[in-house]
Amino acid sequence: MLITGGAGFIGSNFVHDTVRRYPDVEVTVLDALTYAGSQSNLDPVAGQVTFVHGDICDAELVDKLVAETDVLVHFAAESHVDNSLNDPSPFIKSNIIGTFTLLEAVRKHDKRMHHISTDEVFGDLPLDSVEQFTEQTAYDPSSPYSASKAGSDMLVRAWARSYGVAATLSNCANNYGPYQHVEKLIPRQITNVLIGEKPKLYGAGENVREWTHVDDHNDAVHRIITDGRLGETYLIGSGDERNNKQIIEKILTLMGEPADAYVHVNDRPGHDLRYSNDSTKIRTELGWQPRYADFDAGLAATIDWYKANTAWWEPQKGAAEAKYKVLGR
Ligand code: NAD
Ligand code: TDX
Repeated sequence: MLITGGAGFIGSNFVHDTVRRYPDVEVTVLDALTYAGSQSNLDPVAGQVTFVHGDICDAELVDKLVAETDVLVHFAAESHVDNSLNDPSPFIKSNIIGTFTLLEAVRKHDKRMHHISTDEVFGDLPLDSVEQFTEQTAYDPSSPYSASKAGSDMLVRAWARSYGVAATLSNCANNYGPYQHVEKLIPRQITNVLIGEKPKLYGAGENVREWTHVDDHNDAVHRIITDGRLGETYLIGSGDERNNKQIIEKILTLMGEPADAYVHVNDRPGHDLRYSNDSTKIRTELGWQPRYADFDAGLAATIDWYKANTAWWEPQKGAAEAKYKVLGR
């Protein structure tokens, strides 16, 4: 199995899970080690996986690695909306050209591929509705990040249909859990509290996300690889929707601080209001259901992980906050 982006947040958790589940599978990780990736994320499986430091846009390297593999699981991407608003260029390269490069190798060598994507490709939903995204929802991305992920999904769908590439896709809702970069909402606020800074809420904080534990996302990915129908798309989401204000208040309460000990900061331009996935298809077809049904327990465990792993997040914190400072966020 070749896992791209395996040194990032979701990818490294996937590598850990894969090695635990399938000790006989030979795992190779291809990762460019951008600011978001760290080889130390693979320390728990040291000696059990092969690590290749390289770029998914490097056609020669990709061709060689894909030729040697049976299944490609593609997590590598630029993943942060705020960064994409500052500088879209790496998003176009890694997310679109990178996926194209992988698809061409998969087509040439006739391999199986699973492409990881996001609910953000569908745009957003009104706050005061019960509407949900489904596998049939038309794409309508808002940010350079989601547009680049939409582009990558379109390439995978086209390669599956026109070239018969053996690919599946999944679009998951917001993830949380260990090893998530401190630029993202939940780890940013946990680590803010740990360093004595107030959590930062964008705008009024009414925007809603559907929070899914990273292990539940990865369990869904394993099920799709094993039993998913080729050419199909599967939406993944826990069903647990909360607005950002509620998330920050919950973090503060769980960390023993007053629930209102946060500040409002500048809103994100084009800020998507609400995401919500109808995950009936993966639940009924593949028997998936989230094991982290209790969000508060999953969040408390995540807080404990950041408390216990200061040496992991401290080196990221200064640079991440410096980027936000310029934006008044
Ligand atoms: P991340 O930013 O934590 O990790 C991305 C990894 O990809 C890093 O290790 C980075 O070094 C690597 N990478 C980036 N560009 C590369 C390139 N050109 N070549 C090789 N490696 C490269 O991201 P994440 O949050 O773990 O997201 C992983 C995937 O899941 C992405 O495709 C993202 O769109 C998708 N996704 C994320 C979420 C979420 O909530 N984080 C939700 C749904 C889908
Ligand atoms: O400090 C903050 N304060 C705040 O209010 C940050 C960093 C974020 N927010 C808000 C913006 C969003 O409404 O919290 C929400 C979540 O923000 P992010 O963690 O940046 O996630 P989001 O933009 O929703 O995208 C995430 O989920 C979908 C991932 O980063 C994507 O990779 C994934 O595709």
